[in-house]
Amino acid sequence: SRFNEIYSNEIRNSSRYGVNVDDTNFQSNTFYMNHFFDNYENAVDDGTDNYWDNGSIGNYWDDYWDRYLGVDLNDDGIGDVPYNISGASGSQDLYPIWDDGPGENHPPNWDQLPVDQIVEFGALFSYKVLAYDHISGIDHYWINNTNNFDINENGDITNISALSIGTYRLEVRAYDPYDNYCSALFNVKTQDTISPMWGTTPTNQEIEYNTPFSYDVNASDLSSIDHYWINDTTNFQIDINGTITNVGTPDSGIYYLEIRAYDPSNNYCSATIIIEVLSEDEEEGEGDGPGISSYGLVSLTLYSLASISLINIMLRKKFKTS
Ligand SMILES: [Ca+2]
Ligand SMILES: [Ca+2]
Ligand SMILES: [Ca+2]
Ligand SMILES: [Ca+2]
Repeated sequence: SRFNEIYSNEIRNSSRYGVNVDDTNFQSNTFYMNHFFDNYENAVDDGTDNYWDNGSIGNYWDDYWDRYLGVDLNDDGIGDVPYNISGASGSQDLYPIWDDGPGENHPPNWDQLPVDQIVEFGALFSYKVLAYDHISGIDHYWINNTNNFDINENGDITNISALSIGTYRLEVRAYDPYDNYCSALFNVKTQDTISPMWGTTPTNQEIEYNTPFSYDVNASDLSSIDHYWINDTTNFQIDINGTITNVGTPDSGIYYLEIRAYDPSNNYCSATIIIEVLSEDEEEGEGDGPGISSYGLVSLTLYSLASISLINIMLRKKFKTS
């Protein structure tokens, strides 16, 4: 067959080829304004000098969009890049029929798909997402949560307000100039892993027997102090403000008290102090008790020194007389 014009046909649903030119004697025929849909392969041309457009309009190919990144950026109804016909002849449709609306309709793609992020409570959040659009470039980025986050023209995401502990579900989009976009979902998890710190390290305490006791400890945390804790709740208690008081009348003696301050995420700081409850005797009067008072100790030492001196004198005397 030679010098035929094949036009305005709808060629669809072939399990093999929409058009198969398998004979080199099939020569100098022109295909135009045909519509190719849903064929296994739209066309194969092993013929000779066949044309797949009439010089101003070609055919509609349903795989033009994804196979050739088909676009009609100048909106003239003709695709801006040729459609290649399979087969030995190397034919091309130079004017493929294509209407993709204003500009083009290929969405951008993510360079790397955004992934979940973890940020320490109180720290600044910063994460970069990147998309590309080989046809018309990225126009802008968008984020669903603008109360807490901002995304700039480069895809840098930062927090614009304090993030509370928990998980933020974010959607980001990258738009091209024609409102085509790609979208991705990811989580930003804010967590507190830093323990509270003592304002002043708790110190050892002395209590007089049967006397109300109150000792205030204080810790702070970027998040907050959730509660205080002590190990000995038989004799002592600690309130929400860190004030330790006695429960009942603790016996005289030594108490090892561990004190902890917790933040809401269960991190804590700990300190162990000695609380000495003085005995009733000691409380009644200093120096009068059966124990050796500090005054007594000094007297004893002085007395000892005096005794040694006396012995020295006696020894010298003895040496002289002999
Ligand atoms: Ca065009
Ligand atoms: Ca267009
Ligand atoms: Ca695009
Ligand atoms: Ca903390």
